[in-house]
Amino acid sequence: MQNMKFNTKTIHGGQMHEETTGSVMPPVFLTSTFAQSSPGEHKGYAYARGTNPTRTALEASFAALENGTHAFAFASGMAAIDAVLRLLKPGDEVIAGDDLYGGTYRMFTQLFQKYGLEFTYVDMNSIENVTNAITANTKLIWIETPTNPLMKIADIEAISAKIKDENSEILVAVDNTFATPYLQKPLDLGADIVMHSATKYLGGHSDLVMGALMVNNEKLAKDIHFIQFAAGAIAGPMDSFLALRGVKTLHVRMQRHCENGLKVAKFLDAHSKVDKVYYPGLETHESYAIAKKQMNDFGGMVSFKLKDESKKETFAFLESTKLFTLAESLGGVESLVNHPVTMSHGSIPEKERLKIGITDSLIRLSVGIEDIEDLLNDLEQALNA
Ligand code: P1T
Repeated sequence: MQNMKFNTKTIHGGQMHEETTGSVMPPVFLTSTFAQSSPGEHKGYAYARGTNPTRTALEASFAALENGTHAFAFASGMAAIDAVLRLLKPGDEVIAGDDLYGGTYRMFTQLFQKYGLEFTYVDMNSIENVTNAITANTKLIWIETPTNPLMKIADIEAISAKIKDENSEILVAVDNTFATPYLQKPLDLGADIVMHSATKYLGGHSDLVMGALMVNNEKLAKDIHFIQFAAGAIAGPMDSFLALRGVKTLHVRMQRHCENGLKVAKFLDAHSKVDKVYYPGLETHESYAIAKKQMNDFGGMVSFKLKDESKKETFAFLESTKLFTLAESLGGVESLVNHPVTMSHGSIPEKERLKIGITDSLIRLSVGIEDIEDLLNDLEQALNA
């Protein structure tokens, strides 16, 4: 069926009933290899690193969600980012946002810099900061929006248009993990590559680790498929099944994540013990206007700082929440609380993180889809701990 709406696509996008039995969900093909009738003659599947039918079903769903023509599922979000960087060669330059998931920053600085890639970090709140950083060697713009953990917003459409105007050779890639295609579709906004940590909202149930890339360009799809096959960091069939099951409720989960996220942000914003709240749905957010234009809603991620910035107060809060589990990760149905400095962003040197405001007192919430009253009660009691 052509032109499905998004809520239909999460369930039916790219999906067909299995041919032999009519099975509504794709079987989990727990096989590493496929029989050939003559050398090179098979039913489209030869060896499961290249393709596996359960992964194929998931990748078709992923492509549909982001309005891409192709999608690729990887063993983790980091493996997906790694695959994008493998499109480049030594001497190439990447312009990236100055606030990124700590693991992304670690991969850029501690792995790929060693192989001759150069990275420049700019505040992507301003398009000029991006264009001013372009050199003859720039090959990739790496955008995270909203950013992890400071919830900064970049205007994907404006940046992509400007880049393509000036140099169509430069790729624009967007880490869409925080927003998900429910809130924004970077390919529609002019980006070349969308990346996800599918571990988070796409999977949605904190039961798998997975990454994804989506594109709408044949050449890029061919190059990424080659990297996925040749380097081998593929998503396994069981995880593919779980992710496909998760994706089918993405729209209903996201609707509630957004409702709860806004209520939590407003609650914290009005609280006497809270200093600053980072949430793009608050009108006081520096990029509220861009967020409102670019996103259908504002998501379930909320960061904040307490007025009392002492480690003692911050840790007292982090140790006292009962429903918000203190844990790495985000995007599952259950609420989580995270301390970026010691957890998700522990690999960023103190000097670098302080420059952009990731202080010891920063707390990040992944607001789940529980009853909002219970969540607010939990935050209230932890703020008074
Ligand atoms: O964990 P993995 O599936 O490999 O994805 C890495 C990744 C990439 N991009 C963003 C925006 C992310 O948030 C992550 C993973 N983040 C966490 C584990 C975290 O707690 O922030």
